[in-house]
Amino acid sequence: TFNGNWKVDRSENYEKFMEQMGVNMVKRKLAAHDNLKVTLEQTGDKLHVKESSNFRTIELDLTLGVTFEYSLADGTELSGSWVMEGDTMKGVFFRKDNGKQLTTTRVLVGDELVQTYLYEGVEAKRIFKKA
Ligand code: MYR
Repeated sequence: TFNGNWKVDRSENYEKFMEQMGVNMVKRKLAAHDNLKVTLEQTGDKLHVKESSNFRTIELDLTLGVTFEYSLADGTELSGSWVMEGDTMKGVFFRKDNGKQLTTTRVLVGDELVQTYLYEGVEAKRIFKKA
């Protein structure tokens, strides 16, 4: 289960990923140390998410398999959905400004939650520990 409070521990290639996303250097530097915390509460196909970072605190309720809207911390708007595929949570999102696809997965590896991000050929990982 992904349920619980997660705190980012480390990232791999995240700055390159943000650069590919078009995030400017100042924001990339800040975002590299954003102290992201995510609380996930999954009940059946319902997912409640609390996200807090140096940038903002938000909560959202979504349903797996159902399209929802999500804004990134820099205001970039996405539309897409999460689904479960076996033990992997898979997200397919599209940027509203350019129509390009961003895919993301969540998987548990030992006691860590590993989230991958892929945009226009550049992949990053953020690895979370139970907070
Ligand atoms: C959630 O389950 O946490 C809420 C929905 C997240 C949707 C998409 C996540 C993509 C995040 C990409 C970060 C890019 C920063 C430039």
